[in-house]
Amino acid sequence: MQTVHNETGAGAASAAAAGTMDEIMQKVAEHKGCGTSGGSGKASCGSGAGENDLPPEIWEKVKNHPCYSEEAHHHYARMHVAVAPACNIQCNYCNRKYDCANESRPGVVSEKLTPEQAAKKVLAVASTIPQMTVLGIAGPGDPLANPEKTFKTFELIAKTAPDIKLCVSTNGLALPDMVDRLSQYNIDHVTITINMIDPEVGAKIYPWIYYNKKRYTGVEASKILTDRQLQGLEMLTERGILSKINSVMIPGINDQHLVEVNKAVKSRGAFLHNIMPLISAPEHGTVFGLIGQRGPTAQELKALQDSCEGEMNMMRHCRQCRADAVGLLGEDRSAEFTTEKIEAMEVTYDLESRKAYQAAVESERQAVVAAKQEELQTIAGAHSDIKMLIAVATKGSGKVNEHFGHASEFQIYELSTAGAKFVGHRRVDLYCQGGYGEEDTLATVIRAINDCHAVFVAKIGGCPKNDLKAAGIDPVDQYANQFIEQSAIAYFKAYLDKVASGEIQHVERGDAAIRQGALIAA
Ligand code: CLF
Ligand code: SF4
Repeated sequence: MQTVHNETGAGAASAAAAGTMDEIMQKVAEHKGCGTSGGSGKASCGSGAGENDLPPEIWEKVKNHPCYSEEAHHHYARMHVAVAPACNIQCNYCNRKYDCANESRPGVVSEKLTPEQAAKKVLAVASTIPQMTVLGIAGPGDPLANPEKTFKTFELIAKTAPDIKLCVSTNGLALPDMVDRLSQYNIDHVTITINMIDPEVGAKIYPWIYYNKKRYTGVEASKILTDRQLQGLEMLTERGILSKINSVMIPGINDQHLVEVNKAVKSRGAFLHNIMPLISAPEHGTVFGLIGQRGPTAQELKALQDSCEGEMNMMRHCRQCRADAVGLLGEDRSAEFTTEKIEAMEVTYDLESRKAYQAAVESERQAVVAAKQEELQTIAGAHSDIKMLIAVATKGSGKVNEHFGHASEFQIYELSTAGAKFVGHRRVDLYCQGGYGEEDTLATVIRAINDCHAVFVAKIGGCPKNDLKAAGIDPVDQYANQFIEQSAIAYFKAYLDKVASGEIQHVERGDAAIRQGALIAA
């Protein structure tokens, strides 16, 4: 057995520490219904749960994992290493030329690495980006269809960078055979992509699987896949390994069915459910792209996520990142760490300076939470049915600190008298290209945030300001470099006051588009 260790000191011992499946399920269930009473003042739990919303041993595992904690994703980074090229199933939204679409957007190709190259890359990134706390293996194929490469990589990193959490994402077919190994290697976080629990639905998503040296097709293939996925999930829960379920929302195929999937995975102890939009365009060369299968609109996605939220924790900040992504979710620094550049780097791993940096990040995070709490007091007791969305341009740290023209995505918050709740993000093309604003791009940006009443930015030029106003979106630059949630609550309070005084009238916004042609780097 490898001598491995991670920050939580959990892992192989975690099953024993966590107790029986019933006890684990109870712990996961206990924090449900936290509502606004949670210590972080969250309007819901979900991946937005704060320190006082979760049992301490679970908080310890998620607090600086950017995918398992929405709060953490503003401050901590993850990286992927693309060591797993093979796959054992075929999904209709995947083109094998590109990365596994279960965690990546179609059209993105990662540079494949050996475990040794991957280990050096992790050290290089860890010393350059000290807030990088999680290493994930998410492709470009299925990590558990490449067990030797995947586990060798984890083994090397556990030895050289023991404070980094290890994370893996799989389609689940091989999972039951690998759970004990995952536990042995202290893998604390496992994602399974589960798009169906009904093989008839599955047959429309998966043309074939390869299992026990045999190819299966149609309903038979999907029956095996769903049985193996759910069995693997139960085994993870029994061992106290936190699991996240990714589901791709495919309108007309599994959109209604995902409510059933949500119940099934919750009842088996899944910690988090991440419903992602299908991204599908003919140029991706996928079956769905070529037959014109559409992805959901922003409102359709949000409605499904909202309807599942009563059942369990929902993740809404996933960026469907690439198999060699590096950095905060939503930014991509992978170009700084190509194999060529890493080969030329002198890498030193300094655990103490990483810890010191992360202590500073933690203070910054506490300041964000405290500012929000303070602002929440100002609308405590206010009564209004008004809910509205705003878009925020940010580079991280929980602040409004990005220029409108430099934003490659906007974070979306829902404002109500319960506070400001993160509900998603919209990827856009940069409006400002080489110092000039692009009018065509502005139209696509407006379509992407068309369901929002306002857009918060650090700075914005006169021209886009006027176009946004004409589209009914209020461009707000008065909160530059201030905390997002605090600013959003202050804005909402002022908005309610204006509605109450008759100065403005509240109107509902329309739907927005999720970008489909995602042939970009981040
Ligand atoms: Fe990577 Fe996935 Fe681990 Fe995160 S990603 S293996 S859980 S460290 Fe995160 Fe990226 Fe979404 Fe995945 S944003 S695609 S959910
Ligand atoms: Fe593609 Fe991932 Fe599906 Fe395999 S599991 S076919 S790599 S999307």
